[in-house]
Amino acid sequence: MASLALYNKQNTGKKRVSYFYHSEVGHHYYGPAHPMKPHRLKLAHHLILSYGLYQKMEVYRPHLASASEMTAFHSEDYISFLSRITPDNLRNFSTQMSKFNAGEFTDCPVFDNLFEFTQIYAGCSIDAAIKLNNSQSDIAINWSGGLHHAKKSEASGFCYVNDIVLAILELLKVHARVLYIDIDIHHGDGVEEAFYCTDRVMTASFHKYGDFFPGTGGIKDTGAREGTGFSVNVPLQAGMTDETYAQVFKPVMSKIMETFQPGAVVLQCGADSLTGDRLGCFNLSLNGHAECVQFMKSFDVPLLLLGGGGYTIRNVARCWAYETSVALGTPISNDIPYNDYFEYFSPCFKLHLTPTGQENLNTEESVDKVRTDILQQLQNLEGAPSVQFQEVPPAFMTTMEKGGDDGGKGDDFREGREVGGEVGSEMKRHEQDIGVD
Ligand code: V1D
Ligand code: CA
Repeated sequence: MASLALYNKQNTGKKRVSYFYHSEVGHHYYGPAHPMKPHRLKLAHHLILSYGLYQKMEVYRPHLASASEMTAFHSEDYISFLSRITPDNLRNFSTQMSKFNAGEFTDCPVFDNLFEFTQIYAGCSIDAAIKLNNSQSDIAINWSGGLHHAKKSEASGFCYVNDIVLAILELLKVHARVLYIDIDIHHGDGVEEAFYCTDRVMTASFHKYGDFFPGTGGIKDTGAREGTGFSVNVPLQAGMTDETYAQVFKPVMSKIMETFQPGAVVLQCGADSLTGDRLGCFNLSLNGHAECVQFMKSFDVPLLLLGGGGYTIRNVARCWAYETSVALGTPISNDIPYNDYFEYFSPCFKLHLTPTGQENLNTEESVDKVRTDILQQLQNLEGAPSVQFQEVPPAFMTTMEKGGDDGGKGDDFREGREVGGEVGSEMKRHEQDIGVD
């Protein structure tokens, strides 16, 4: 007999959603002239609460990621530096500051409680991945995560610890293949680089390309060694509309889902691709942005939703509140409910955004060329000798439960055996590919 839960899930589109939020995250401050404002996370959270969406999902406070959890990807000396540097002692760290790309004259300032900030957002993403691994949720959300530029031994583009890589490494303990999608207007370079040489993670970034940070993400950058063909880059131009975005996103993602068949999907939902963003130059409405969430949700594969960039903070809050409602399948009003930050949504107090008359530099021809080239790249994967799109044996139920444990390497057990068996040896090869020590 088909279970009632399965019946309900398939027929209503309702998903079990877990939401990870730490009340301290929004109190961290990059500085007055810096465009990254963690306060936006507080705005988003209060908007989500005011819509009553907390009643429909499980809300969790995360554990703080430990230094040893972070070194699953990052180098020991970089994490040691992050854990010790403060605005008061940075004069003693000048060599390391330039080595690790942090400090006053970089995109990555040293601010009060910087390490705690990284512990919060990384802890949220790791906990969210564990929730999905344990099949306790269909969708897990961490709007404080998605810091896609951080490298193994370097801060970059407002990002210090790469919570996305840490979450994907967690998902790889259970899933043979993980798909990463990045709709932030910037190229997801840190995640791409981490998995550039493996076929167990496919990365797909949609971004503004040409005279734009970080400068990487050309269409011809498709991966290396075992990972050849498994990095997908979709270079786009200013003025991107909802319609044009969907014309690239949907066929590319459909083809990826068909060929790669991931066990889990991570979607970085950077909100700097929205119309009117302070640093961005796309012209997407909330509907166009959230259509990516809706579309990925429709594949019924465990889904991790993360934040990322977003610099017009009232719109970031609108976007992630709306995307939370899309994840839940719960429609919400266009009238913003009264909440602690109501005045931010003045003068209209509406949820949805109206795109501007900005020229769309993505022509039919340019978009057609990008789509065709990428579909060809994906077509070439089929039947390639290195590609083994096999099902994972279904026995890998994790039995970890959150408790006093830190969720780190030593806590991870699968039914009947510890990680490090058959799949563990596959993992070893993978760890070499991604430069994990
Ligand atoms: F405008 C600024 C004011 C103060 C400090 C930094 C900036 C700023 C704006 N744009 N910095 C940038 C970008 N950096 C450069 C530098 C020039 N080169 C030497 C580097 O153009 C960085 C943009 C980072 C975008 C981050 C992100 O939105 O992708 C993100 N995703 O998740 C978290 C952040
Ligand atoms: Ca992107």
